[in-house]
Amino acid sequence: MTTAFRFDLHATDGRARTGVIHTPRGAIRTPAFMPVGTAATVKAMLPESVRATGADILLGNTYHLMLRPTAERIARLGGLHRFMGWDRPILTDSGGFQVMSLASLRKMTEEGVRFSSHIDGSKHMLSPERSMEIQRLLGSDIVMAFDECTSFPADEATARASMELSMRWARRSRDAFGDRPGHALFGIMQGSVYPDQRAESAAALRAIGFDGYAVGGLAVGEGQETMFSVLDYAPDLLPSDRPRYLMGVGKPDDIVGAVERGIDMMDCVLPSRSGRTGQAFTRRGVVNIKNARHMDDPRPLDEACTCPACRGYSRAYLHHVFRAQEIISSMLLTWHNLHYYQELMSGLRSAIAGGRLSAFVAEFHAQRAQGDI
Ligand code: PRF
Ligand code: ZN
Repeated sequence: MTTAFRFDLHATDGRARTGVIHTPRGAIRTPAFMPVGTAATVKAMLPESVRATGADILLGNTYHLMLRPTAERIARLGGLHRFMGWDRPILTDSGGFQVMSLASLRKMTEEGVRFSSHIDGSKHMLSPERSMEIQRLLGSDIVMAFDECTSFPADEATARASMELSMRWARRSRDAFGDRPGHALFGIMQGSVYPDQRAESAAALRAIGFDGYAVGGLAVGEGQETMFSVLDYAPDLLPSDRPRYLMGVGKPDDIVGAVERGIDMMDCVLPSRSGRTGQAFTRRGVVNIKNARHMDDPRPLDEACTCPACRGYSRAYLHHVFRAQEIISSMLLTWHNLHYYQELMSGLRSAIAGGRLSAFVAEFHAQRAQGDI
């Protein structure tokens, strides 16, 4: 039998890679950016619009969906894909990271974590076994192991205890996941900023064996320079024939730096969340549409952009609907931002395939240095 989940590496340029992850629900071109659809929606976007921006895969969240509308209800309604109207691949995060940032009254033990819902205070439990069950009920294509995202900063002993717990949970995640052809399970490396701990975590995950490997515990307040210093060695500790996923990253320049260092997949709320707060990402950097300087500007946000916001509307209009708190403001800016991110990924993929990543990255930085028009 052929495995329905496969990663084909097509080309490399330095440490950067481009390829395709094949799944029964479709191909994921890498490096890939995954828009975040936390509550079974990429906020302000129809699924077909998300697809039109060029996304091959979305991210969903165990934590939010288990609380509302519950994984069991989604399963009864035919799974997350049918529920939200997205028939392509979905990756789900395992819940622990969101528990730590959102839930109250958390109690962590070897077994897992007990917590109270941030929505209604109701009590819940997540463990490796329960997280695997929820992600199976959702019908997730790429399931994440249950881990603890070590907070930053963490001293060596704290980071080690946390990483070792995550590795025991990785083993339990693997056992509970079992064998599910066409569905993938990714392990998550921890180890904070300590090279020996990152290496031990990578070795532990490789010994268990996963379909893909994530670098966790970064983008937690350490800053870009420190994050890159970990990415200078961490991806190479993971098997080169499996996808490498950097969780929760990032700004456009974080993404470019991560891809240069061998990362294949990323996710971040930034393009969608910023779209709702009036921040637009463009080739020339961030534009704050609420700024009064746009009030009389008939030009588009970015004349080189082919998204609906840039083809059909002026900065003056985008400024007006943002100020007036019209719903279309979130729709247009989210679409533009997701389009910008996917164009960036597409540019990175062709540059890697063509062996001209350095020139692409130099041009990326040069355009941003010019500033907004
Ligand atoms: N673990 C999990 N989800 C995550 C992270 C992690 O370390 C991060 C770190 N930035 C974001 N999302 N499970
Ligand atoms: Zn645009």
